[in-house]
Amino acid sequence: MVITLKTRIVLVGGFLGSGKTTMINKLAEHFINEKIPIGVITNDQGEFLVDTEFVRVRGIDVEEVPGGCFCCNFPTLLENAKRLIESKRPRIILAEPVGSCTDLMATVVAPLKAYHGNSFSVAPLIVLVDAPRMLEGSFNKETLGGYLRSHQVEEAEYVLLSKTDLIGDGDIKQLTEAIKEMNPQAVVVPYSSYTGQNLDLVIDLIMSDKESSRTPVDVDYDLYADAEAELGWYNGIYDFNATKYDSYDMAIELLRGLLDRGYSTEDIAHAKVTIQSESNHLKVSLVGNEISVGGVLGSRYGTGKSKLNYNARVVSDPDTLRNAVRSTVSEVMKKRGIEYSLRSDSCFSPGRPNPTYRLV
Ligand SMILES: Nc1nc2c(ncn2[C@@H]2O[C@H](COP(=O)(O)OP(=O)(O)O)[C@@H](O)[C@H]2O)c(=O)[nH]1
Ligand SMILES: [Mg+2]
Repeated sequence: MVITLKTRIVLVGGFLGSGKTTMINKLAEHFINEKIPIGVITNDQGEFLVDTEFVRVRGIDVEEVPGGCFCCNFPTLLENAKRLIESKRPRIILAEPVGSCTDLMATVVAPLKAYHGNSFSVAPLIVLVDAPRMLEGSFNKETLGGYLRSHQVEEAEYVLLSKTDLIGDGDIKQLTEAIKEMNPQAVVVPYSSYTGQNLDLVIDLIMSDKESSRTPVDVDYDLYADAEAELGWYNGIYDFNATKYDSYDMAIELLRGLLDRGYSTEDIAHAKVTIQSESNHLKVSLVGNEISVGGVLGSRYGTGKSKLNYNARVVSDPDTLRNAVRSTVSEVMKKRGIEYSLRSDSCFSPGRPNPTYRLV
């Protein structure tokens, strides 16, 4: 008798910058240490993803679904999952949908269960909430961004109140209550990838045989589309060569350039850069007014042939955002006397979501 084990698939949702990739990386480290084979699938509206690179340089098996969200590219999600399964036989696949995506229950979880339930055990939907951003009022449903973030929370089965290391105990309590009010069915858990708070609980959930079981929550596709369309979406790759430079300073100046060019901290959903040189690899992010180092391999100093990958998701029209990034890169490189070339870039606003399936 042949026993085929189902692959556990775990969707980690949540708005741009809420900490999904950081958590996936922590989970991956844990499972690799435990010799449990895992794979990761990243997803973005554009190409050349900082996140894919960040995961790949850590030796984790990763596939990406570029050029649109999982829901609108369901067949590609499935192909990538199958490719991972055939080549690496992972027991677990951690999948990170685009941060501006919602309605995942109806468009990804339900079709996975309905059409591929023999191959996959679909874990309850996890959604991360950026605690400092929530404190600042970014979940206010009167705004388009707030509408989208709130729907992500409303459809979740597990809500992780993320980055609790940045807020006080009173705030954690208040935000937990607020989330429970938004979604009384969800399990709400304070979480931090930095301190490891409740990482074990997430691991236990993944290792359990609990399956996703909620019914989808209604969403107004007009408001959802408008919320996505508010964002400019920039992805670009630059090449340069320099004898020795401080890649921390460079990354921070590259991100601050957006603030210097008039974007407010509310406008900037998530801007991130990776700089890869012959001697190091570094990821730095700007979310709201916080700049944080996502990870560094090697020293803080870059040397030799280097590549800069710049992703920015900002409330902006695309042309203005493209010019802002390009002029920032130019300024930062000029200041250091570094010659560089733009390999390729693109900037656009996501189109109206048009899911392959929507099962309710
Ligand atoms: N303070 C703090 N920062 C975090 C935590 N998790 C992630 N971050 C930072 O938040 C930024 C966005 O994280 P990322 O995982 O890229 O978010 P994603 O867009 O949801 O994938 C990065 O700079 C991370 O280092 C956390 O638990 N605490
Ligand atoms: Mg990410």
